[in-house]
Amino acid sequence: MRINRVKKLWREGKTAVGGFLSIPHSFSAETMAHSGLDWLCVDMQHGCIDYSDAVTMLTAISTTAVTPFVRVPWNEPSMIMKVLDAGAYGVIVPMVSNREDAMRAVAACRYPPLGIRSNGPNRAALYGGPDYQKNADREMACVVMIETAEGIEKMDEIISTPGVDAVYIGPTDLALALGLPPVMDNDDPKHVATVNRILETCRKHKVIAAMHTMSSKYTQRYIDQGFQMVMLTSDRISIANYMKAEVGKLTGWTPLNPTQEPERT
Ligand code: 3PY
Ligand code: MG
Repeated sequence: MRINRVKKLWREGKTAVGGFLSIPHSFSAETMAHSGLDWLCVDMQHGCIDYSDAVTMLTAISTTAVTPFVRVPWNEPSMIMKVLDAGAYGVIVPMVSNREDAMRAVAACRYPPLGIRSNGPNRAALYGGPDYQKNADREMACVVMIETAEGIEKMDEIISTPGVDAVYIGPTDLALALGLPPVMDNDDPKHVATVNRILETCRKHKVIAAMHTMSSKYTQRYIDQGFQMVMLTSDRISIANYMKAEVGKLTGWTPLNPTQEPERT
């Protein structure tokens, strides 16, 4: 079976840097997969992406050595199992708030007797190999997100749940849970202290700590701090930031205000 390269990097004590995909197309996914990142996550929670889009995007990513992840819309076993069957090698599960939530996510990622995953790795076996079922429990990454007030309170029981490979911080939901504005790369002392506490708890339980950013500056900060899974930026933000920066460099021309009222005859 094809190994999960990201899990191998983690075992070696290394960091895996990745990106998020919000645009529902195989070509944008393939383009992002050629940028040097270790992993890409098809974001079915907040991206404009449904299941059929996700399958074509996973297929595009698997033309490269990039490890495919999917963030599911919710902690719902049937969707977790469907994205694994489509060839995701890791699942990111949002809004995990307690041990019961974490156990539910883990169980959906593992075949019996470890979990409740149903057999039927249709595309996954093409991508992973004919011995997929024999090794899938070892290679699939179960990543749960801490980003709710209850999740912050119960971080220890979530992070120590057997079978959780990594704990992923959603910075903007975390900010909301702390009563702060939903800012991504966040320097608020309350936010920083909570992020540090999650990192320390991950260290205590030898679980991978994962962080979401939208810039290399913050990605570098979290790599240096010891996060072993860091999200650099997304397809949508890459396009928006690059185009705005390029447009802003031009002189002798006035950029269009895209939200201006249309002229009428
Ligand atoms: C958050 O910021 O809450 C996230 O989940 C990142 O996508
Ligand atoms: Mg979130």
